[in-house]
Amino acid sequence: MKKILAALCLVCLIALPAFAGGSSETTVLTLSEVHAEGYPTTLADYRFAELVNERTEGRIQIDVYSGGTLYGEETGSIEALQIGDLAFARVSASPVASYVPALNIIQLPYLYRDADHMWQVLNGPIGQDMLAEIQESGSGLVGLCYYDAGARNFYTTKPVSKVEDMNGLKIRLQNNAMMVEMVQLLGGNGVTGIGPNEVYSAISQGTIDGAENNWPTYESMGDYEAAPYFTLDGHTRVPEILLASEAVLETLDPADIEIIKECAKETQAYEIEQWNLREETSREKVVAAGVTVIELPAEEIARFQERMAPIYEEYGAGYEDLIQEIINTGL
Ligand code: BDP
Repeated sequence: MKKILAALCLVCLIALPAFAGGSSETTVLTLSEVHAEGYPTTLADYRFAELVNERTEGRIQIDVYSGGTLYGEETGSIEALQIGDLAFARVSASPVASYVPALNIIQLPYLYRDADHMWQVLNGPIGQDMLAEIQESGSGLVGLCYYDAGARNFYTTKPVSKVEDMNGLKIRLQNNAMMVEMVQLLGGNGVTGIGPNEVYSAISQGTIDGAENNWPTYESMGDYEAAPYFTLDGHTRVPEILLASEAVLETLDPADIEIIKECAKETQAYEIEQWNLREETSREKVVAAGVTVIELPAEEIARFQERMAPIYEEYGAGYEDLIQEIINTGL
């Protein structure tokens, strides 16, 4: 595959100057995004593409494909990155953990106190080591930066106001075994293999009783119309990750790889800014549309959290000190 790619790039480099008047050489790379135009991560993807194009003086052009048009399921884009069929994908850390298991540690249920706590961890040594681990693990993926995705909450066709209400509910989850176990421990059944753009119809058709996500996805995918009960349990904070394909990066000039890495990091602050705005407007929009927001008292959230002990034991095995360090961060 690398050989084919290198060969293709060579053709590009030789052919383009001839067609473009011989003044410059442009390598065109693709970025896959499941979210729609205007969503905070999509805006950040475009900002990234713009910065890279500017700083490489047009040597690299990144074309963003939003709305899951290239890969509706993030697992598909991750596998395409691994074999060098795709250059970039903005994905959630949740499915990436199926390929780089250590990533589960930074998205354990009920781990962070708030967004500030999470950002201190992600932008500190723990988070940055995890980002490096993506490539070091030999996954064929390169972690470029983290973006915000807020807290995930359950939304269902019937109200969930205590942990027992989760009994028997079929909940759509991202492709991540730890999240499936999380829902099982709460009494429900985790369903995977449904892309985020298909959740609305799966709920409408009764294949599932609900899903879990942040305010902006709940709003933007229209899921609130099918599952109008939103329970604020905040079970996870799963960051987004901008990933690159190691195989594709290897075909580029080392100086351009550095530019790509630097531009990605610079877009983080912009995405967080857009995120904070969108979280608020999405919440307002669904509330105005009649969604029932169920706030859980701290004692009830503690009952959800208590059920997670087996996950901390199983997925946290060997990482006990790291988890403690995460919990202590910012205290
Ligand atoms: C959203 C993430 C997106 C995931 C989606 C999901 O931004 O990357 O694909 O959740 O649940 O919050 O699949």
